[in-house]
Amino acid sequence: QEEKAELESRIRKALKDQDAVLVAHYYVDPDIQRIAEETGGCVADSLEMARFGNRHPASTVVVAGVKFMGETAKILNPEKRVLMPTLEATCSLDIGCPADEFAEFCDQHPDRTVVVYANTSAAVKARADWVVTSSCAQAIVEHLDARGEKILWAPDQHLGSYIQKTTGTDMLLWQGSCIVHEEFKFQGLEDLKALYPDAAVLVHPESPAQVVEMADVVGSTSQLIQAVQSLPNERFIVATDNGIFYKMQQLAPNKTLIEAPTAGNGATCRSCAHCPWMAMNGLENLLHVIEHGDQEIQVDETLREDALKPLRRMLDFTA
Ligand code: CIZ
Ligand code: SF4
Repeated sequence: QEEKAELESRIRKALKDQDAVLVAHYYVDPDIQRIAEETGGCVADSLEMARFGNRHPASTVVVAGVKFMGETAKILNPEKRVLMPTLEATCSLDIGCPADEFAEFCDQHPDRTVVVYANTSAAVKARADWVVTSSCAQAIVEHLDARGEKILWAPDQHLGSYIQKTTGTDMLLWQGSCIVHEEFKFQGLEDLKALYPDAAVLVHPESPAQVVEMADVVGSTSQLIQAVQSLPNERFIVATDNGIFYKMQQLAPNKTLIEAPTAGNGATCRSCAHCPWMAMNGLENLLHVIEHGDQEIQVDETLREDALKPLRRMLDFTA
């Protein structure tokens, strides 16, 4: 405990010394989320993380999350130094959508508007017309549909088919998935709901369709956090990374939060509902990178300019 307090005070000092601001995702270690809040940084989803890093005057942005979030910060802020606790923290959606294969896929469908989820590499974004996150995907697809555009969507198939269903848009889907959300199980959720019939079921749309269909609220991380605050229910069953419980409980201390089951028997499994790459962000590597400045995000300048256009479109659309 003392060791943790020592690490935390060194992190706070190092942030000041380096003119750095800490931006953390809802899925990372609660200790890191708390330090980000207490030092004037932010805790947010990937859309808000991008906005915040862009707005903040600090010359160094430290991104606690996964690599695409660091890359997004660098694409938007080439003049700033962008550090991450570890550059090894990636995402199954990013891994499952290699830029060369994706470019081929796009070349085969030149008549479609290319919309990619933020959870992709800079090279994949550079090939896209639009970048979206789960909090603005639906509105952007509706906007494109109203203009009569057909869409090529990548990489998350579950979010893609959810939006396809709700908007009725013509969408061709890349078959990627999130290894955390695809573990949520319909049968287990049904059993848990029978145990707690009064609970509201909150589901992130990266989950399988059957699980999404059981939801009272389907939404991005920030939308699910809002639901816990605004719905009258006392109990919530939550199907997204359990790192989010820190923020939910902070904003709604009197509500009871239950993890959605990741196994068919209704048992929960902490390690299943937590992203292994988000979990690579710890106090020690966070301190190390602020003090030493290694693990710096670099994005090739041509790639950066190409990736900036679809990202800017998203930020302008949601402004
Ligand atoms: O699952 C993720 O990586 C999410 C939800 C990212 C985001 O948009 O905040
Ligand atoms: Fe990627 Fe899923 Fe981890 Fe989010 S939770 S970073 S989508 S693997």
